Order: sequence, then C-alpha cells, then structure tokens
Amino acid sequence: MRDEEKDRRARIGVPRLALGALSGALAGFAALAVAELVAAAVRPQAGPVVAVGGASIDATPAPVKDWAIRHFGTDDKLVLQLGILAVLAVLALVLGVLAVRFRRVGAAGVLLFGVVGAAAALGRPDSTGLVDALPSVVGALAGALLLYALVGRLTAAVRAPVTVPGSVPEEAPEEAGEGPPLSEGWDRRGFVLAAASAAAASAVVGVAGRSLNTSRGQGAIASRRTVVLPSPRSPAAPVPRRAGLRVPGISPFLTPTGDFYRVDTALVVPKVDATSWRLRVHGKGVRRPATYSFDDLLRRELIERDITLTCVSNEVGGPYVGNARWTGVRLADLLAECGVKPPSRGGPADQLVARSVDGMTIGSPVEDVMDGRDAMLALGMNGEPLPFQHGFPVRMVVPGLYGYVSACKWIEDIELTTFDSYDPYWVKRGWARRAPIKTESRIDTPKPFARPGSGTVMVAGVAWAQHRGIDKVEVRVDDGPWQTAHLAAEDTRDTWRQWSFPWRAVKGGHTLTVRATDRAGTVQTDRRTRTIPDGASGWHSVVVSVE
Ligand SMILES: Nc1nc2c(c(=O)[nH]1)N[C@H]1C(S)=C(S)[C@@H](COP(=O)(O)O)O[C@H]1N2
Ligand SMILES: [Mo]
Repeated sequence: MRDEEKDRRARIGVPRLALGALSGALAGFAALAVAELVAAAVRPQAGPVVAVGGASIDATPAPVKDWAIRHFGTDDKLVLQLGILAVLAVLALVLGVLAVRFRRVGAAGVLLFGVVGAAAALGRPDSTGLVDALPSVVGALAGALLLYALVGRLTAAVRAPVTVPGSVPEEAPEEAGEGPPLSEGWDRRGFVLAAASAAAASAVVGVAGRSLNTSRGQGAIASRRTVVLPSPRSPAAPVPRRAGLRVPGISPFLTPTGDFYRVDTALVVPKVDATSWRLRVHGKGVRRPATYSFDDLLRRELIERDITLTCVSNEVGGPYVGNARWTGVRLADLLAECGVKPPSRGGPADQLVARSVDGMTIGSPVEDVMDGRDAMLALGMNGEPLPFQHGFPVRMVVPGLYGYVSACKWIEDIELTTFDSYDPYWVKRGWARRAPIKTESRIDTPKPFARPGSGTVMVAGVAWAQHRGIDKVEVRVDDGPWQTAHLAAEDTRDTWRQWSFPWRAVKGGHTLTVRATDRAGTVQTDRRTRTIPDGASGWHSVVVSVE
C-alpha cells in the first residue's frame, strides 16, 4: 500500500500538476459564470465579485480608499474588481493543483469560496434576504463538481494500472519521471473533452449571465424615459454671460453631465424604477411622518438652482468638483410639512440621515438644510432627469456641504435623529461628522509641466467657497508678490467662479500658485492637509517651463 502510494505520488509529475491547475482555472471560470447567470435572476448586486467587492470597499480603511480614489479615480471600482478576479484566479490554480492529490479537499476549497461570497452577499446593507446567497452557492457547487470531475479524469489514469495488476507493463515506472501516462487512451480524451466542453459551456453561461445582468432594469430605464420635468416655479436666473471666460483649457462654467465627476461605493449602479419609488420621512420630532412618490414630488413646486458639488476626497487641484443646474423640491418645505423644526427653533433632531436604496447613509445638519439655503431633493440635472449614476430618480443636494454629508443619491429614506445617537457610513470610517466645503481654487490652465512660449500666457481656473461666495483670487509667480486675478461674473454664491490672469511669461521654469478669498474674508489657507477627515486644504501650484 505504501509503495502504491509512493508510486502514485511519483506519477504526479509536473504535467499533471499543470493540468490540475488548468482544471482549477476552469472550475473557477465555471463557478463565476454560473454565479453571474444566477445573479441575473436574483439581482446583479448579489454576484460574488460585486458582493465581495462591496464588502471590501466598506472594510477598506479611509486612507487606503482615499489613495485608491486618488490613483485610479473613478476607475477604482474596475481596479478593485480586476484585483478580486486576479486573486480568485491564483487561488483557483492552487486549488486545482491541490485537487490532483486531494480531490475532495480541492472541491471543498471551491465550496469554501462559495461560502465567502454568500456571506458577503448576505452581509451587504442592501441584501434582499437569503436569495442573495444563491449566486455564490450555486456557482461554487458547479465549480466544485467540475473540479472533482476533471481531476477524476487525471487520477483515473494513474489508478488504472495500479488497480489492475498484471496489466501494467514494465514501462510504467519509466513514465513516472515524465509525469502522468497521458497517452493512455480514453483518459486523455476524456479530460480534453470534459475540459473543452466545460470551458465552452462556461463561456456561454457567462456571456448569457453578463448580458442579462446588463440589460436588467428595463422598467427603471423606461420609467426614466417617460419623465417630463415640469418647468420650475422658481427657475434659476440665466447664467450671467460673463460667468464663463473664453480661455482655452478652463473648466466650462456648467459641467456637461457626461463629464460630471462620479464618486460612490456602488459597484453596480442602482436602477430604480421611478413608478414604484417611495421616499419616507420619519424620526425624532417628525410630527407628521410621510411617504412621497415620484409623482408627489413632480406635482410640487419645483425650484431650479445652479450648485457646485464637491467631494471631500478631492485633493488640492483635483477633479472631484462640478457645477450643474439642478431641478428639485425644496427640502426645507417638505420637512416643515412633516412637522420638522430645526434645532434653533426647538427641534429635537440635529442630524438628518438620508438612506439610499444601496444602503448608503449620509448625515447632514438639520440646521443647515433648513436655514434658507437651497437644499433640495433633486429630480433633474442640467434639464434632464437625473442620470442613473447621479442618483435617479431622486438625490439630495445641499449647497456648501461636501457630497458625503449632503448629496445622497438614490435616496429612499430620510430619518431625523441626532449626531450623538447615530454615525452614518463615512463617519463610521473616520470622516468628520460635519463638513462644510473649504475655500479652494484650482489652476486649470496651463497644465502641469506645460511648455508655453514666452509672452502673455493666460493662467486661468476656478475657485469655490459654496454658500459664502468667492470675492478674490490671487496668483503668484515663483516667490513673487500676490497679484489679483480677473474674476468672471458670479452666478450665485453656491457656484464656483472662474478667474484668469494674463501672465507675462519669461523663459525658464516657473511655479504658478493660486489662492482665493471668500466673502467671509477668509483667505484660502496654505496649510496643506489631507482629505481625511474633513477635506484637503492648501494652495494649488503648477510648474511650467516657458520656452
Ligand atoms: N447612495 C450614495 N450616494 C452618494 C454617495 C455614495 O457612495 N452612495 N457618495 C457621495 C459622495 S462622497 C459624493 S462626493 C457625491 C458625488 O455625487 P456625484 O457622483 O453625482 O458627483 O455623492 C454622494 N452621494
Ligand atoms: Mo465625496
């Protein structure tokens, strides 16, 4: 028996291990393909990669997440999912190799991944119950069975000569050094056939699952297509003609929707059907809790406002700021209707927690939302219904507060509570409870390391201090004096402001620096801080080389 075992081990050579690895890879592929198809029947968010990805986003420490946003931008989600796939691929190869020796253990290993995926799916805040475990469980079962079957074909070739004494010809030991006797008839054929058909079937199942997943939400898409935004009772004043400077390379005053930055934790953009959407308002001090439908909101008085949104993860000089024309319902009116009072008028709740369909929680000060500023439940962005990725059907927008404390997308619930009794998502992860937007400015042109010719070079960009307004922008060349830049006309104090500075550039390397002063008289600080916990501060500089 010991000899047989030794013999068997000796025969497990490199080629066989390679085929084991291949079996592992095929099993992993099959598992993911089947999971994808099952997820199409359950919901795309329940798929193992999305679920594990979502769980890792939630578990990622703030500095790492910040680093990821900084380095990969909106691609961070793609990078994360590719990373998960890469890890799974390596583990699948390892399990395949392991299965050549320990067939059951290898198969059980695949099942274990199913358990991890299922646990992740069930633990998501937007989990819809036990069905969310199905994609991972069914996928893992398929993968485990396939691995068991494929590896069976490999080991059968070894066992055959051992279990049928006498039929083993003398050359068997010679083959041991080279690995499995794959030339032995049906085993090879069996393996190749099984592997090839498994690969083909997985591809078909995977492609079918993918396309079913991406075509989901037809109801939501149709509901968005039929939305007609009524003209707002309180329209925004036209953007002053001179709010937009004609300087090549400057950010357009209104950010086209397609260029608007996107920051959220959703690996799959929620597609919410507006016809079944509801918003619930309840909680501490809400004397008349209420539920609103999308039509309820459309029938109300609508306001239209230009508001510049900023992400707290925006580095000095970074891209996560955008200006849009929003149409929506004034949030303060709706809250008042529900009997909510701000703390300054004796209301017991100082925090408004907005909850989205994907389980995000975003907490804003009730006082700010009700202090007369244009905090709104936005239904429209730049004259269109909200795009899905920007929160269709309804999101919050509050001038002057970073997005993570104000701009809940895909909102479905508003709860009045206190800062003492509840920490929303980002606060649990180390960000500040309250986060007004810091006064900042950015050089859009010239770009870093540009090589303009000498003569007049237009230096231009944007400055923002939402809800306070920008009063002054200054530019400094190298260590020279601060020089006042030209300010474009102001739209409102809730929007950014363009600026420009004609610079007489002389040959050589130069550093251009900008700083803004807001209407409260605060000069943008040069103190560099990280984005965590309440937004980056510091001056933006650009190094250029004049030729
Ligand atoms: N549901 C949900 N809403 C969200 C977020 C999110 O992750 N989930 N991110 C917030 C953050 S951090 C910002 S900066 C803004 C960004 O809005 P945008 O993607 O439309 O630009 O949305 C906010 N609303
Ligand atoms: Mo953000």
